Amino acid sequence: MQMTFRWFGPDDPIPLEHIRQIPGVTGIVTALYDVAIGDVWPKSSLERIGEMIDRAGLGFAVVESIAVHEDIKLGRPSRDRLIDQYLESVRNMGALGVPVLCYNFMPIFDWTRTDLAEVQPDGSTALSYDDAALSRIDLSRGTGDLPGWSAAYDAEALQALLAAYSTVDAEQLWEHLAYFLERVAPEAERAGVRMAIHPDDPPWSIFGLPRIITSGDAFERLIDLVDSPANGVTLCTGSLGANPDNDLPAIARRIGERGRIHFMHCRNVAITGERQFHEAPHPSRFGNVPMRDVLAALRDVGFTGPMRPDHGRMIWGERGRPGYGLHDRALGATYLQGLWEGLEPR
Ligand code: DNO
Repeated sequence: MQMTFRWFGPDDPIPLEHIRQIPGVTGIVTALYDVAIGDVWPKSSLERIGEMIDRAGLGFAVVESIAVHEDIKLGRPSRDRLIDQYLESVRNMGALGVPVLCYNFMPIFDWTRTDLAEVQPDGSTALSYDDAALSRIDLSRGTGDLPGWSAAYDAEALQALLAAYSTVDAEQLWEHLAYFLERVAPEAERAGVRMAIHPDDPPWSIFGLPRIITSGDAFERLIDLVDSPANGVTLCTGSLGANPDNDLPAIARRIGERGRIHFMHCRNVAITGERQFHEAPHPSRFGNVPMRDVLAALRDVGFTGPMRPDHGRMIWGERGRPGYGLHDRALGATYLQGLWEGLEPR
């Protein structure tokens, strides 16, 4: 296991020099944030970021994410050109030696919360989600600029997209994902890049849009779409863990045994009701994610890939990008390494 940390590039208020001081963190997870979705990621920009990471004494471990253009998810005719451009970006990251690509196939909305700073009893704030609050969100004004998302849509663009998706159901979305992966996975394999799909967060349909990567069965179905070692998953415990039906240690074992967990996102969530949760400190007892059992399963299957602490709370007065402050994620990184060490055969 390699401990990694997400960094939002030169504009991230958290400098690489601080990330380097978190014990045990050796890898950086990042993306190019100034390339429009669908455009090719220039080699030179990737190299520039790679050099910054190298100079800080860290390694460029994962690209998270090259966003998949909505036309690909919608199966529009322009998808062939967009897939070719996607492949160019994949080849460029492969040429730089970045081995893992995290991406997602969620229509329009990436990870979604209804409160970005819910005050917790200890005075910290955490991201939370409540299906009832979601139903009150007014989409007629667009998505707004949501943190951690690759895209924001104004009212008109959002309405057009929602209308386009009204004819795409879950099975069609699967077909479009298969079409994409059949073309991308073999090329990624040749480029030395492992594709790691991120589960849908939360793992159920929102705003009437189909969401398909929501369970261990969905992971298996995805892997079966294209038989290539480059076709794998990001096991995000916080995303799948919001649904109590998802048995995370069993999923880690099933997918890990097939060698297809290419990236780990470790986050805890406390389920507070039906389709309602808030994010919680990483240690198991603060939420519903049995982190120890998940890591034990990973150890058993010989997981050697990158892992990152996912979202943290805001603690110690820190202000920053929701979910992506320094302190609580750093605590998560050390907790996870403690667990990992404790599970080491003596
Ligand atoms: C949220 C992240 C996601 C993730 C994408 C991957 O914090 O885990 O935004 O980066 O879904 O494509």
